[in-house]
Parts: sequence; structure tokens; C-alpha cells
Amino acid sequence: MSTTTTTTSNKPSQPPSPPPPQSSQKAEEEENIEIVSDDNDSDFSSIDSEIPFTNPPSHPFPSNPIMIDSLFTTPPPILDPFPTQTSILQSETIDEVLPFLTAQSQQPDLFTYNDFGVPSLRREAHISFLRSSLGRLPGRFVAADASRPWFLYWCLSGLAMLGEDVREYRDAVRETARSMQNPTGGFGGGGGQLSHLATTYAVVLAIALVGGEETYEVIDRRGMWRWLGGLKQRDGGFEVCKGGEEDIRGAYCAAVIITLLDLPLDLTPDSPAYKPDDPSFNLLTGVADYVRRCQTYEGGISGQPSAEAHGAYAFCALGCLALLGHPAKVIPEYLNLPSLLSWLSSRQYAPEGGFSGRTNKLVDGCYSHWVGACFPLIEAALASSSSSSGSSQPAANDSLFSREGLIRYILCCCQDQGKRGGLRDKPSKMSDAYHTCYVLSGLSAGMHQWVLDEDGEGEGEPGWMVLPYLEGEQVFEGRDRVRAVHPVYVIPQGAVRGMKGYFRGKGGF
Ligand code: FPP
Ligand code: K
Ligand code: ZN
Repeated sequence: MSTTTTTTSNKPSQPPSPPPPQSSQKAEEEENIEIVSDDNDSDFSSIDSEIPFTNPPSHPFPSNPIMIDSLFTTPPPILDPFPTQTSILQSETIDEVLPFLTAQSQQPDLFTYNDFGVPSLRREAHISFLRSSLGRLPGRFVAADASRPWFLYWCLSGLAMLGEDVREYRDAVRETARSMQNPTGGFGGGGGQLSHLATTYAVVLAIALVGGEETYEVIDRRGMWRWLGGLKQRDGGFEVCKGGEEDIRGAYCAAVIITLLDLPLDLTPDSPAYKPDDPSFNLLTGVADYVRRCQTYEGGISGQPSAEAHGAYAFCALGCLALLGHPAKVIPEYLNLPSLLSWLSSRQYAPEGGFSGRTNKLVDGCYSHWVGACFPLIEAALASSSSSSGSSQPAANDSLFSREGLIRYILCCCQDQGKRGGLRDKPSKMSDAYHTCYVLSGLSAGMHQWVLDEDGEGEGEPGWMVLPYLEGEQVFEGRDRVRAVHPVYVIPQGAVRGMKGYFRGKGGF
């Protein structure tokens, strides 16, 4: 976890209070100053005075009746002395979230707190928020018209994670999906809209979520296969729509669609990637290399080669690679894992506990998924015996990120406090369907651990197995557990098996 604290001494730890100013002379006289990273045990009085103390004493240490690690209740001990818009917004964000993390801002009648000082999940409020978001939306949502497939996916996936049975939406999903499908293949945002990989991904996942053969049969698989061939590029990647941009979202969405629908991989001569002299060049050729080229100097992943690393693309990269072969082999083969892990870890902030999407930006609940859900994928890949690291199964406390921090940020800061329900970016933002889905998915990632079964699910596929953290092993209550979702497809495993099994059983078109 990333705080600005990097220096501690071997003195006994003291309660966090603003440290007295020190002269550099005095600092030089200090003995036993070690440069070690130990965020939980900072002794401020001995930190080298060259690191300025500009911490305003505006956050009194809360007198907690319950024990919350001070990592999550106190601002970082060291602040950059040169204020910029970036550092000011970051300080304001800490001011905004600390009262929530320390149980000073929640409506006491809405929440109960457990022994860890963590409020309960407002399950019913979030369910009713998602159910109403599936209905007719007010006129101001017209700007989101092309995102209707996303609303379907976000709401159905969120409801499934909250334990709801979404099969009652089968008829509605069938009708809506038919209206969005184009005769040239793929799904657009609505009737008359161009097919796009993101909207197609969302519709296919919505269909998988509600399930049923009649629903699966809505998908024109042959049209989908031809349309995907038209998006495939010779450099390995995919355009997101005909003539549109090529980026890593396209690669991930295409890999999800191809594997869920069990599509053939061959290209027809009308594909821009078709190579008459190399008939082995197919829909998935070069995808992993394309992903490799998106890793940046920071270690994170950008949307396209040579752009800025962003958490949403890290998930796309890992998810895409995990579908191209055994994740334990493919992920370390195509990505520099140490530098990616360093970048991902730097996205988790203290005291917030949540994740930011990129360097020098703010925590946001949706990165609980885009960044948080990268960790279970990497943990599983590293622990698998197929991995070159050859380590054994991880222990419960072997997390590569702070599950506690993430769960605290989500349950304390991301839950709407009123009748509206739903989950949000941060306390100053309104809940919405997108954040509700991805905050819940991040919560699910924090509550579960994934392992890769070498024998797999058959058909050469790795088998993903989930191990739930039990009550007491983490800071949440058993009744607040959300359902596990497949770490790559982000829908329940049963929904993945149902759709794959159906299309595999069917064979050709
Ligand atoms: C920056 O937004 C956001 C991005 C650069 C990428 C967003 C992409 C996704 C969330 C999803 C992509 C994945 C699929 C599967 C379609 P910002 O500047 O508002 O936020 P920030 O300050 O947190 O970076
Ligand atoms: K954001
Ligand atoms: Zn967000």
C-alpha cells in the first residue's frame, strides 16, 4: 500500500500527532535511522527533517471505541511541501473520506458496525437501486442511450453479486438484445446504432447472466464471427468498431466474446488481417503481443501502445491474456509482472484504502474492480504449479494487496447513505449503475481468493476455483459476503459454464 511514509526508526511507536519541527542538525544527530518501509509503525519524531512536515493538524486522531489500524484513520504523515492542483485535490479527498473511515459521517440508523469498525452492506437498498435502474430512465439519460447494453450488464451483474435471481429478466433481455443486433453482426447501443465491441461484450454478458437456450439463440454467431474478422488487425489487436480506434478494450472484449461463444478462429479473405500466404494467422494470433506492447515504462498498461497507464486497461490486459492460454504461463510470459505489480500496488492509497486509476490521481470506487480485481488474477497465476515461480497454494494472509483497505473503503465510503441506494466513486459523488457494478465486483475480489486447478474444466481450459475468506479472516461480516464472480468474465461461474457449454455442444453455426 502506498503512503508517503518511507522512514521509520527502531524507537517504540508513538501515537500519531503533529511532530515537532526539527533542525537538520538535530536530524543528523538522530541515531539508528533506517530506511525501511513499514507503514504501520511510523515514528514521526525521528524522520529526517529534510522531509518536510506540512501536515495540518486538521484530523484529530479519532477516539475509536473499536480498534481501527491507524493506517486507515490518520492522514499520511508526510505531505509534498509544494502544493499543486494534484496535491490539493488529494488532500481534499483525504479530508472527505476520513470521517467515513472513522465512523463519524455515516447515518447511524442506516448502518450497524462490526467489531472492526466496518459498516454493514446495505444489500436491500443496492438491490432496489439496481432494479429501478433496469426500468425506464428519466429523460436526462438520453445522453447515455448508446450505453443501454452497459446498463443491462451493470444492473444484472450487480444483482447477481448481491445474490438475486436474474432469470426473471430473460424475456426483457431477449427483446432488448434483438433490437440491438445488426444483420452485419454484433450489437450496437440500440436500434440503428453501429455494432461496437464494448456494447457487444455487454449484451453477450447480459445474455449469459440471465441464461436459457432461447436467450442464447438470439445471438447470430455466424454474423458475430464475420464481424469480428472485420475488426481484427494485422498487428494483433482489434478495432472497437468498423473504422474505429484500436485499443486493449477491443482485445479483451473480443477474447471474451470468442471464448464464451466458442467461435471458430479462422479469418475470411474480407478481413483486413487475412494473410493469403499465412492461413494460420487467425482471430487470436498476435493478441498477446499486442497486450505486451501496451505495458508502459511505469509498469502499468495503457489503452494503446505508447499511451498512459490506466487501471481499467490493466484489467483488460490480464483478463485478455488469461483467456489465451493457461494464465500462469501466459501472464508472466507477456507482461513484466514485477513492474506491473509495483504499479498496481501504488494504486492503493492510505488512509483511503481504495484504488486510484493512474499515477497522481484520486481513489475511486470503480477501481476496486479495474485495479482490485487484477490482484486475484495475479495471485492465482503466481500460486499455480504451472507458474515458473512454482510456489504452492497461497496462505489466507498472502494477499498482494490490502483486502482490508479495499473492504473498508467500499463499505465505509462507497455506499449511498440515503433512500437512493447504490454504490459510488467517493462520498461526494452520486451512486450510479456503473459504480454499483464495479464496486461490488471489487468487494467480491476482496472477499475471495482464486486458485487455478491444473486439471481444468476440460477442453484444455484452466479451472478457476474460488476460496472464500471466512468471517473473522477479513474485516467483513459473513452476511455481507457478495457472490463470487468469475475473475475474467465478471459474471457468476455458473453463467459462464452455461453459455460455453451450450455453444460448445452445438458445434458449428
Ligand atoms: C480515465 O477517466 C479513464 C480511462 C482512461 C479509461 C476508462 C475505461 C474504462 C473504465 C473501461 C474499459 C474497459 C472495457 C472492458 C470497455 P478519468 O480521467 O475520468 O478518471 P481518473 O482521474 O480516475 O483517471
Ligand atoms: K475517475
Ligand atoms: Zn469511477
